[in-house]
Amino acid sequence: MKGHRAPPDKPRSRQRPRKKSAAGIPAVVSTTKHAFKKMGIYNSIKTLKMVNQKEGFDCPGCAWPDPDDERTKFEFCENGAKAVADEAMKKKITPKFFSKYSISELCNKSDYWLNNQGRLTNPMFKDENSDYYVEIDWEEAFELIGDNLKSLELANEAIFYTSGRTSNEAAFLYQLFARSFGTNNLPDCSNMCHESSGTGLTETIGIGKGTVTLEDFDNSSLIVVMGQNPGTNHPRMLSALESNKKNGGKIIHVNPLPEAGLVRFKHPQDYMKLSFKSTKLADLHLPVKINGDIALMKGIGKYLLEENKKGNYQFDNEFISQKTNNFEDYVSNLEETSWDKIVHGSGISKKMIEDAGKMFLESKSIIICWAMGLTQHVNGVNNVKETVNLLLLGGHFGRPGAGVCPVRGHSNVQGDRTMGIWEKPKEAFLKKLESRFNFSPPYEHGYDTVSAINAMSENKAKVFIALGGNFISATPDTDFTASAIKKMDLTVQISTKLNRSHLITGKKALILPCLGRTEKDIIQGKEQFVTVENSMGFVHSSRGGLKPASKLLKSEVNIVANIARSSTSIESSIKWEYLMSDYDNIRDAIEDCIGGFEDFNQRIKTSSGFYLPNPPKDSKSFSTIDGKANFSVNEIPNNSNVDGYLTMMTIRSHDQYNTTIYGLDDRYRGIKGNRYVVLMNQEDAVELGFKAKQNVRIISDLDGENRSVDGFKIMFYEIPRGCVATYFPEANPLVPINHVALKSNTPASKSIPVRFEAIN
Ligand SMILES: Nc1nc2c(c(=O)[nH]1)N[C@H]1C(S)=C(S)[C@@H](COP(=O)(O)OP(=O)(O)OC[C@H]3O[C@@H](n4cnc5c(=O)[nH]c(N)nc54)[C@H](O)[C@@H]3O)O[C@H]1N2
Ligand SMILES: Nc1nc2c(c(=O)[nH]1)N[C@H]1C(S)=C(S)[C@@H](COP(=O)(O)OP(=O)(O)OC[C@H]3O[C@@H](n4cnc5c(=O)[nH]c(N)nc54)[C@H](O)[C@@H]3O)O[C@H]1N2
Ligand SMILES: [Mo]
Repeated sequence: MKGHRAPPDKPRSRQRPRKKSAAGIPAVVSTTKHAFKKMGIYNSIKTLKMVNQKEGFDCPGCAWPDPDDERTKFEFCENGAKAVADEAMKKKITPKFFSKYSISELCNKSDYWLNNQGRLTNPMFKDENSDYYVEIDWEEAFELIGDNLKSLELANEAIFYTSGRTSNEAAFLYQLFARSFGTNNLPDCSNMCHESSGTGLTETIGIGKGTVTLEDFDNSSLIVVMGQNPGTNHPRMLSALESNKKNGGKIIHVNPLPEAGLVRFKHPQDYMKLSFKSTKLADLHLPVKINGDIALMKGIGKYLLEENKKGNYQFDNEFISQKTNNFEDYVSNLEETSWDKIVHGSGISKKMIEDAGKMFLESKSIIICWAMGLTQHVNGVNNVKETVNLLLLGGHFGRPGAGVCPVRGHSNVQGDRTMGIWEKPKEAFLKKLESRFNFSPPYEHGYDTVSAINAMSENKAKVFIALGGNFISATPDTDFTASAIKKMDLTVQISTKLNRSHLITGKKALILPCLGRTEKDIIQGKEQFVTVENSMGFVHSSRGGLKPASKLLKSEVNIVANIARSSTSIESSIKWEYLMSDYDNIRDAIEDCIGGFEDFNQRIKTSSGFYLPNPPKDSKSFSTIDGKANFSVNEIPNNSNVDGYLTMMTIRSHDQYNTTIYGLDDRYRGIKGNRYVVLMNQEDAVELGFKAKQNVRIISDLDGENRSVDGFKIMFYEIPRGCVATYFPEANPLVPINHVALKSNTPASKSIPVRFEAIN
């Protein structure tokens, strides 16, 4: 058994018809079931009442914003409640657990089992050659980290990973520490997530973030949801889509799969009011082939161009001539691109593309939303740039109801980047750190996630510290990555819950248990709060109310500051003790170093929060080199299959949060009891000689390396020919380490060429 790969739970796969609507009573039932089971009735009510309230904590589920004005008593969704219950669960993992199970034994447990054992309570240490974790005290743990870091020959032999639940305050301290230590090796989950969005948007509109607010969803005439499954991953977004529909807006859903949330939506709160109506959300579903989006968007552009020539449609000529570059190149490329190529590349008929084009033509204000279906492709950056092209044509920036909306994943992933968690920091930011804290930060760029794995594999790194996350399971090419991690001298995981990254470690390993969002954080008798930034650039506070899972837990801020204190010289110009003694002190430092945080402490305490500056949204201006937004020419990628291969996307089920598995069902898609499944078009299966529930080995060897996973079952599904879907992280061993997006280096985990062998 390879311990770095999750072994399956006892599968009992069943398939039901897929669901046509999302939320509704089943969502209420599921919420209650998860919450009561894990937190008990009292804590469930107490905790869920505080989610996303102005005086409460930010839901750790996703980065979807809360309403600016009136909030209802229940501002959470089924999957937010699952995330909360999972953190606030009563079960605990004490040192006894670690003396009962060796690390090798734990390796044989499924991800679902590991997560279900409870909250981590004590700092734990695994020595070289030992198969057990033993208790260690905090001070000893900090010293061990300090000794290892101080003994490195080069600062670049240390790698500091961050996952996106980390607060602004902890993130700011963490990057400050990494840089004062001497490295920009700050890979984060964003490298595997919206990095292509940041890169594509910065190149075209001069800011790597979205340009809309929640209010814009009410005012938009057309919302396009591309490569995203909000019913599962951003359920509260469905309410915004519903409210758009009620105001007469239209919705287009671009996705190889007919995702339930976009078909119909029953608002769970309406159920509480005994209204049984459901709202039809998407007016048009375009079932693109995997990676057919550029072809499709070019088709819409070409249609608009043809209608413009016929006099049926006006581009926003004033905006285009005053505010943009490269319009002519874009247009002449559209003229040269044949409809054949567009239809073949997208897998969508010309008639359907024209239907979508018509909806664009009739819409005064358009928002395009997307998530991983656009970013995790070799041409992920170009996918994003192509969305900008379509919006520039109609001048859809800086006015109500219009703009780009990359829908972020982790609840503070956007804030972490704002705080400087980035391997490629801007020089101006480093200069600010330099003058504020009086040290010389490194200017050379550091490793992102993929290059960090390659560096570990090439023996260029020795110490790996993770502020949250589950590196081994989230990253691609699991076998390769596991052997890279095992070469480290020391790996440190700052975590709330047990996961596979605690089992696949360097020679020595530490688990440092920390407080979660839901818990009270008291330092020197004063209750602290943290801040986060949502997907729409709004910064607000988050304050937990529950008693911590263990007296020994420390906050992320406290752990980071203590590691910093133990790893840098005593005369360091940065006063770590002072910074961690009151988070106001950290916020003062943030204010001094990062634009948009003027009067941070005062504003965060006297209001519900504030928006960060966003030039395209605020003033239709673009912080590019010449102040203009850029049209771009993006070639249609070749997404046809090599003979014998199909294209695989790795996606999330309804019962998981990234690598945290809550259950084995995917309710909306009708899959039950098994995550080791391949969703395949029946005609492809028949052609390959497979029947339903056939056991298969999946092989990813097109680059000459032989990667495979066994024990998967074929399920017939409504998915375009040539495409298949599996769940992340089970299929990650198949994602080649260097199969990445150009420029953003994001693993292209939505388009992996794979072949299948029957296993009996
Ligand atoms: N409950 C829950 N919430 C979550 C998460 C979770 O795991 N569970 N994860 C969080 C995180 S970190 C993130 S980044 C987000 C992820 O949110 P999503 O991006 O919605 O998550 P995925 O399951 O990866 O879904 C990708 C969607 O893109 C579609 N797709 C795949 N390839 C293509 C393509 O080539 N073109 C198009 N048009 N569509 C394609 C898939 O069919 C699927 O519907 O959710 C966040 N919220
Ligand atoms: N094949 C494939 N791979 C993918 C993706 C995909 O779609 N397909 N998606 C990618 C994406 S979008 C992302 S964002 C990454 C996710 O990568 P990561 O962010 O690394 O993974 P998570 O599963 O979100 O991390 C879960 C762990 O975080 C810890 N944790 C939870 N809350 C807290 C907290 O408050 N503080 C601390 N310190 N720790 C906490 C818990 O121990 C938990 O086990 O995976 C990527 N990998
Ligand atoms: Mo993500």
